[in-house]
Amino acid sequence: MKMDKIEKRVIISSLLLMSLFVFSLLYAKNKYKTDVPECLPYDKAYTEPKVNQLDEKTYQVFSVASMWQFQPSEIYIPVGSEVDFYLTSKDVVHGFNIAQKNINMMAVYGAINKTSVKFDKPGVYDIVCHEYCGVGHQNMRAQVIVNYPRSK
Ligand SMILES: [Cu+2]
Repeated sequence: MKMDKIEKRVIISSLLLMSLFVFSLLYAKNKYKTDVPECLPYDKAYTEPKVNQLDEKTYQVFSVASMWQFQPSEIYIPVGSEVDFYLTSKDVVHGFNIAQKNINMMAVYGAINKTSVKFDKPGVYDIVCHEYCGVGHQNMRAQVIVNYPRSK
């Protein structure tokens, strides 16, 4: 089979570009220590919003998105904590974005998505919904509060 010269060039450049993209992804994953979120088998246990403290600086957060809130909406942890977020939705698809930590997940009904984040610096980290989910979308936010005492 004879292939057109231009077609051949297009195929070769596409393959080179795809390799470059894959290489960039792997490079960024290592350089910025980012992880691709995991998708866990559905389990009702994760649909109850809560914060579990496993040891001094290890936490599990079962985050439940719904129209139009995240529960829990305030998560207090000490600096240096490692947090595993387990995320699901009660209704439509929502987003889960912690911009300061480069975290971007989707909250999907019937699915559990998981990612781990280490909070090295004190501060208030905003969690926002970044998938348009209805009229209250812009109010959908929560906070991870690192090293600040509870107000109550
Ligand atoms: Cu939302």
